[in-house]
Amino acid sequence: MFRLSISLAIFLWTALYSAPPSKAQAPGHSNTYQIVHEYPHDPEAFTQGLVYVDGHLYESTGRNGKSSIRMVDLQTGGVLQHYDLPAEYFGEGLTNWGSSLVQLTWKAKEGFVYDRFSLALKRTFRYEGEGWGLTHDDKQLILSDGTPVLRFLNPQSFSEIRRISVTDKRGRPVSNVNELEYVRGDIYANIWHTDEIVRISPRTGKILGRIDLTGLMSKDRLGDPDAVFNGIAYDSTGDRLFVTGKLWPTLFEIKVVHQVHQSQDGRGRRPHRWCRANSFRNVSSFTNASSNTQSQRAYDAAICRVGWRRW
Ligand SMILES: [Ca+2]
Repeated sequence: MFRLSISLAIFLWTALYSAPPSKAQAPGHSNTYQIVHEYPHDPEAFTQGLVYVDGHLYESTGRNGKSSIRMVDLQTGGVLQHYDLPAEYFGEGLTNWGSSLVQLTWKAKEGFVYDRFSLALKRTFRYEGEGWGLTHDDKQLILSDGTPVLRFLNPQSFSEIRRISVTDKRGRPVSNVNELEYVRGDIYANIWHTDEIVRISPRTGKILGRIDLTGLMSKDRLGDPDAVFNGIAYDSTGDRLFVTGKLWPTLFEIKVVHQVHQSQDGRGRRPHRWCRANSFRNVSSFTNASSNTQSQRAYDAAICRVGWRRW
């Protein structure tokens, strides 16, 4: 009976580590990207908000005296229409709501609502705190302000309905949450001055995953230290994800992929742990493995190895 219990435990342990990796990823798992397409982007645009809706790309730009809202031709990067903000305003987050566009400003605590087709200013509204990023789900606007807090706002009255705090996998609050985009039920956000998108649960605020965009834009091409990644737009009809940055000359369509390691032959591989089915004789000295870390490691070394599985 005792041997049977041991064999069952070994079988289950071996099966666990021999199983193919699940597609479900642990919280905080980092993905990377592939470039699908590159488009020209106005290198004078200090991108603060990016939206793609009904075949049109809309952009909010910042800096006092250079802030604007603009409709942009995706293929050429040319500005089709624009509305320039008075110099006292520093444009920030942007999202669409129905036939309107909603734009935040950084510190003025004042936002603007435009007609989405003519860019005519329809109304203004007030809100507390700073304005950084803006997106929406099917019922509410979602606002970031540089703190870990994301506020959900009524899209008509702009009053706060609820709020969440963005936290990492250890439960620590994450600040500098900037440009936002609601993508297939999650909130995508870039963290200011990083090349990273975090995928946030709109229900809990927990970071569910990360997309590492390192290398997307060469820093050598950008002379301004503030020319950082900032701009996420999602084409829900075509399932396309667009990203760019402040003063970047290029806007990218990217595809999110699992982290892939390149082997010497150039083929993509990912880490994998194999464990061979074992005999009782080989593991008999490690029967206390579950209660002894050292024995666990020894057992591990005896029957498992870490290698690469072709992607
Ligand atoms: Ca966006």
